[in-house]
Amino acid sequence: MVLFVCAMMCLPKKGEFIIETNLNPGMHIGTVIAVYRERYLVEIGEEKHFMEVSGRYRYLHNQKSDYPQVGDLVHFHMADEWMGIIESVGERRSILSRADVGSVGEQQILAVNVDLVFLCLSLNKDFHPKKLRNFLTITYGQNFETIILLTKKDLCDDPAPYVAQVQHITDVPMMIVSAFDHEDLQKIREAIGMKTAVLIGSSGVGKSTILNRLLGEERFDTKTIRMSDAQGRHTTVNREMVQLDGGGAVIDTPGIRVVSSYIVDEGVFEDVTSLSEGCLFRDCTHTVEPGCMVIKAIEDGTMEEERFEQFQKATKLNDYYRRREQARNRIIEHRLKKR
Ligand SMILES: Nc1nc2c(ncn2[C@@H]2O[C@H](COP(=O)(O)OP(=O)(O)O)[C@@H](O)[C@H]2O)c(=O)[nH]1
Ligand SMILES: [Mg+2]
Ligand SMILES: [Zn+2]
Repeated sequence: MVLFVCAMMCLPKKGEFIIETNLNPGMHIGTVIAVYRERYLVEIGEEKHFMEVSGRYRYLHNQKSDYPQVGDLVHFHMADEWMGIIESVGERRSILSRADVGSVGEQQILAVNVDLVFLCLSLNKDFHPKKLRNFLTITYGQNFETIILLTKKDLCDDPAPYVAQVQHITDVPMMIVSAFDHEDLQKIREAIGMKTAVLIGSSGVGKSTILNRLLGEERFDTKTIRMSDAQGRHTTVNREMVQLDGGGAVIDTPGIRVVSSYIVDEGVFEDVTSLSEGCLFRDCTHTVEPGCMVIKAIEDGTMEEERFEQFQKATKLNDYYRRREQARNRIIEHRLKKR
């Protein structure tokens, strides 16, 4: 496994994990295909096992995002016939995440090691340019491809205005589909090929329907896997990876209501930053300064005020999230030094 490069001597940075090559006999590698509250379903070839992380793992990882996620390669040993213990997580080649809506300042990972993200918007009232822009802040500049999937075309008399709106915002490729059209499904299958893909979008846009149709079975929504966690609570799995016959894999996600990005790649705000290069003052805050090209663009209507607000908010949050990560990394560095 090339992915498991020895990083034992290094301190973990963002997206890196403590990885050991001198594995004990009895250590194995598997892929996390579903995440429950504190348990992970791990696939190893044809077998599947439930697993938990080791005590040592817990001690050395203090961020939710450091814990195993759907798509992760994990090192584990079997505690008994049934339960595996995860000791480490392989380096992630890509991460799809957003700001955690439950805990302030944290990153919530939706999936890792994905090659392709289908950003689903339906061709009806769900469609909104602002929503598309928000979704693009979580996909822009990441190590995966993105395809905008305009869904439910059978419910839309004329997709052209929607297509124009998308093209006005981005040059990310787009597909216009109906879950009930065989040719469209075939096109989606071809786009996936051997890749690992993930479907994201608001609830009700048709993600699970598309996946069920690709699988040829009513697997999602109709059949939710349930299990009890350590406290005996029932939890419903919310993300699961399934293999397609063609060799690819697809991850379904629950509807995303609040799309707020974690650390945003600033490149997504090229429209704003390129304007600000023309400002009179280099440290222009684009609020009160004379000769500000951003203010000018808002005034003459070439840029929407909402777009500038999105930029300001994301920039502020980027600083905040980066500081939080540094603080958390310092704690782990300290723990590693103590060992
Ligand atoms: N007309 C039409 N309805 C669809 C299409 N795709 C999904 N639906 C319906 O939209 C509803 C929500 O679909 P679902 O897959 O659960 O959405 P999800 O929340 O994104 O997973 C269901 O009633 C589906 O039957 C489509 O392409 N055309
Ligand atoms: Mg669904
Ligand atoms: Zn300015």
